[in-house]
Amino acid sequence: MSNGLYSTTTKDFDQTLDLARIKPYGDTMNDGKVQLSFTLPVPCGDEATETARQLMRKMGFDNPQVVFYKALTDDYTFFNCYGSCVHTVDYTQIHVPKVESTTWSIAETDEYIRREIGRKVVIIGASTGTDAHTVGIDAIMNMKGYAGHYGLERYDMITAINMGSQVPNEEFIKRAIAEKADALLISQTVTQKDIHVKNLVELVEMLEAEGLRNHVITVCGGPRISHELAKELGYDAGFGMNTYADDVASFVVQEIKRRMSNN
Ligand code: B12
Repeated sequence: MSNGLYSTTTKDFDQTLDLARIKPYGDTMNDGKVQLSFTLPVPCGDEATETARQLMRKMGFDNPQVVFYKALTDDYTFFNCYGSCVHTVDYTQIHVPKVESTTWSIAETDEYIRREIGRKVVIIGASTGTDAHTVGIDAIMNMKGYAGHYGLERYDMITAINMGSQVPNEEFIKRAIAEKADALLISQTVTQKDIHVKNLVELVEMLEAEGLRNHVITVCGGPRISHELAKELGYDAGFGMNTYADDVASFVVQEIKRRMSNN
């Protein structure tokens, strides 16, 4: 907003904001207010709410309050609680490794591919292994996209192939070879017992064994995937929540061009 009130930054407006000692904001700066919900495997009643309050204190919350509770079954109780977090984090010292590319619009990416690569770019995506979640990979691949950002199928200069979910790594690689894929997009949503790590590592090892590792761009993504984890596992990039096709397409074409220039 251009209105003078709204153009004031929080820091100018509230001198008590200390970026080196960040804590949650409820309705006043530094009040630390948090809403937390959880279930305890105990019967509903006064002992249950007192247990919930004591647990909140041990978790680092001052003034713990149970604002809602309800029996789920005879032996389980659900709670909504408020409390003030006593801990702080130094925001000025936070460093998060990120994919290094510039996000372009569809038109810009298409134009870049025409001009710099001179052929269509082939991108294959799947939710691999036993993972049945498709919404994430569909958000990136499908024509209609996600949250107002069209998917890769919308690009004139990208051939986007979405293999769906529960795709075994062997099948994924077979298809990548058949289609002469430039990039593989792997979605992993389930992370229980580190199944995603096992599955992602298996794929990289299979690509190595086929002699393909350096011939395709590997990109993994999902709500619990970070660029840091992806690099650790041998991937070229990793994308987490709030990723759009624009981010992925831009990274892939810029990486293709980078590799072309290095050869
Ligand atoms: C919908 C859903 C389901 C649906 C899936 C339907 C479908 N066709 O996909 C159904 C009901 C089938 C389901 C099943 C299961 N689910 Co489920 N499910 C969900 C739920 C509610 C939403 C997931 C979703 O669609 N998010 C929306 C999309 C758009 O977000 P996203 O996936 O993060 O994707 C974005 C980014 O991460 C990124 N991205 C994602 N993939 C990729 C890939 C690439 C290459 C890139 C670049 C980016 C990228 O871009 C996307 C857009 O920004 C979540 C809880 C939640 N609220 O998140 C649980 C959740 C994911 N499910 C969970 C579980 C445990 C299961 C089951 C194992 C349950 C069971 N015991 O049977 C089964 C899975 C069985 C299996 N074999 O996989 C857990 C996972 C816990 C964990 N840490 O592993 C969650 C978190 C629920 C929970 N709190 O416990 N589930």
